Amino acid sequence: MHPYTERVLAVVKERNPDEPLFHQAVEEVLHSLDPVVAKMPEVEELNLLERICEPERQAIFRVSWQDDKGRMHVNRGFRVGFNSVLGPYKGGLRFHPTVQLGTIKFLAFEQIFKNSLTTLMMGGAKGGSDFNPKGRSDGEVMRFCQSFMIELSRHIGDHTDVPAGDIGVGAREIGYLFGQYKRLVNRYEPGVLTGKDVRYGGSLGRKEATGYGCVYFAEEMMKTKQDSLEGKTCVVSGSGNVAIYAIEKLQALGAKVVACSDSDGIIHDPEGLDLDIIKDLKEVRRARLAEYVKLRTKAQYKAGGNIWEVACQAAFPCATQNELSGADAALLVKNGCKLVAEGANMPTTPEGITVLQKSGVLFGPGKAANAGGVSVSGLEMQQNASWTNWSFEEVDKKLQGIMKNIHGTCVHYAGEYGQPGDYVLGANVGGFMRIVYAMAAHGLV
Ligand code: NDP
Ligand code: 2IT
Repeated sequence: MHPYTERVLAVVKERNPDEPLFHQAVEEVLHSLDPVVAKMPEVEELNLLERICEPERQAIFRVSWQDDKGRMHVNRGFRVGFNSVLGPYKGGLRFHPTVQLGTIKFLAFEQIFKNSLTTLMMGGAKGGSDFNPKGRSDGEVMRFCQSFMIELSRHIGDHTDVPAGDIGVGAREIGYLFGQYKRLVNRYEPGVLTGKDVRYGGSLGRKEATGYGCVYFAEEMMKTKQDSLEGKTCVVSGSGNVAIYAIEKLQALGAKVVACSDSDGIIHDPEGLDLDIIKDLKEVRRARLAEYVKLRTKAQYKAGGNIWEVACQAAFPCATQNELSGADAALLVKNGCKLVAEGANMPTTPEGITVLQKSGVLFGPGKAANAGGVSVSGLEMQQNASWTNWSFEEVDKKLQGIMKNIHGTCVHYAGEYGQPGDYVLGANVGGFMRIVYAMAAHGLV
């Protein structure tokens, strides 16, 4: 590593102790930026790396709420505005019991580069809470969201910071958050949150955008090998928002998706997943995936199983961070997998990435491959700002254009820095370039 890059990484680790996910995200990016540091002396002269690695602001707050029995609970809320040089802070909210400050910082850091790659006007942010919505009634979730918004409302705004969904935060939660925000500020400001239901200011195509976008990106990667996803056997981990719409688009393109998962186990359906059943279980009934096999008797359910044991030609990790290890990557390679596109944020461990890249597997990192979600959030902001709505087809066409453009950016920078086909390098450098010019232009920021 370049001595400057090494120094910055050491500072980040010292300044942010006990935040391994944040360290992991920073280390990957800094590693990719090493050749840029060598080529562009102004990066060190202006100390841009250290500045990029320090969040602009971090809010941590108590969220008290009452359950259906009248008991009081306390959770911790977070909002990290990491970088606003390219636009208002933008990024999702995650509600999951594992959420800590370091989780939010890793996600917000990734979001800076992802949002830059989209070329839309969005800075990087993330927020959330260690609240666990699983098993909670609608009323409990509503009261939590209302309480969460009382503090969050002080930090957000359509030109300041625009949250959206992530794990555990979907249209239901965004609805409660939006309703509370409106009551608090006495203004109907559709642009303050994205991922809203289409019936009150959301964008058509936002729900589908991350999953569809990931598959569009994967299709672009396949094209570089004069191949396509048609007829390919695929595996998609998770069964939430991103996974469901990745499966839907893969099936539409003629691929066969044979397995998906939730945190309890995996389903393997060798004839191809029945997505209607999965949507009903997950989107309507909020049930567990284990129930799938009651309706599809030829499918198997394995409690706690490892989805990467299922042989496939293309794999789409769409659940959570570090869900695909070095050993999993080796299994995928052994079973003939030729492509991995990350729908989730940082789902592949550093060891996993090394194994895949060394084996010649096309590897699309999350900050490029899953940028479709935030891209359509950006399009939702555009529609809200002009108080108009676009058709599904118009949004989808723009999404396809954005994903194609991000793919082109990755290919361009990987080539420029002598690592053709290295999408990790391409995405990190491509994202960095817009940020670095803007930060230099803004002076003391
Ligand atoms: P959802 O809450 O809709 O779904 C998450 C899925 O992943 C569920 O099937 C869940 O299983 C599983 N999962 C979550 N945490 C774990 C865990 N610790 N171990 C095992 N399985 C887990 O979230 P999304 O689909 O929105 O998000 C999935 C990933 O995609 C995340 O990494 C997110 O950051 C990323 N992402 C999301 C975007 C979006 O627009 N929503 C945009 C870009 C990236 P269970 O239900 O059992 O918990
Ligand atoms: O990780 C992500 O890009 C998201 N969760 C979506 C963020 C957004 O603002 O739509």
